[in-house]
Amino acid sequence: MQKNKFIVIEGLEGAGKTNACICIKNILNEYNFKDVILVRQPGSTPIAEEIRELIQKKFDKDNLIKETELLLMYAARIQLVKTIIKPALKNGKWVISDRHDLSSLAYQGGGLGIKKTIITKLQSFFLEDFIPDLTVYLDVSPKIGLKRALKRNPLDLIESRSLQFFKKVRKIYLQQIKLNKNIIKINANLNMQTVSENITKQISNWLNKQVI
Ligand code: Z5A
Repeated sequence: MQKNKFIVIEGLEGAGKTNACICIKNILNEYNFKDVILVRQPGSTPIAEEIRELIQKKFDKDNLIKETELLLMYAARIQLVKTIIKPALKNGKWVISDRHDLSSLAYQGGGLGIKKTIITKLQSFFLEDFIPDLTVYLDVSPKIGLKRALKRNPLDLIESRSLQFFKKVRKIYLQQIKLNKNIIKINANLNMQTVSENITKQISNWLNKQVI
């Protein structure tokens, strides 16, 4: 028997996180873990979905201050972790989250330049020792990711930032992989089928290694 886990998917826009979430859910089901919930950040609770809408809005007159953006991300996250994720894990469910706190370090830290010490203070104050069992980072080049995102919808507030912004975001993700052995990197520049096959392979390997 294996203990239920908290798995996070990370990556730039257009990396294919939606596909990865479904792919991982299917693998878990094949391993007979049927009780799996999918959530997204910011979002997945009524309050956090409102915060998501607010963050994605392009304001005419009032600029979203970077500290406000960070705190809104954390507000949405705390709401989700406390009301959905932790209770689900306690009840034996597996949880897959489309983004988590690494996004704040990458986007608001790397992209917007908020000091890492401030973000890690927020993290340890509000999330304490609650960390994902596994993070799957889908590594896509900012150019390819933006091209995919553009094909889908008009760009929102964060998506419409410069290529330079996304290069800085990616740099933080790549740095974190070197520091954290619980992050798996997947090349997301490849076609969807190859990416899905690689995710399946890596997640299966990881599941086979988990012993309680
Ligand atoms: N944000 C933040 O700044 N700080 C935080 O702490 C958190 C979030 C939690 C919303 O997140 C925004 O919030 C996000 C970061 C910020 N803004 N930005 N940028 P989100 O995850 O909901 O938004 P997103 O990253 O923009 O999502 P996305 O574009 O939907 O990304 P995705 O889920 O990785 O992409 P997708 O929907 O799976 O795929 C996009 C398109 O590409 C779609 O048409 C696919 O069919 C296509 N695709 C996907 N994979 C492939 C491959 N391999 N080949 C070809 N085409 C592909």
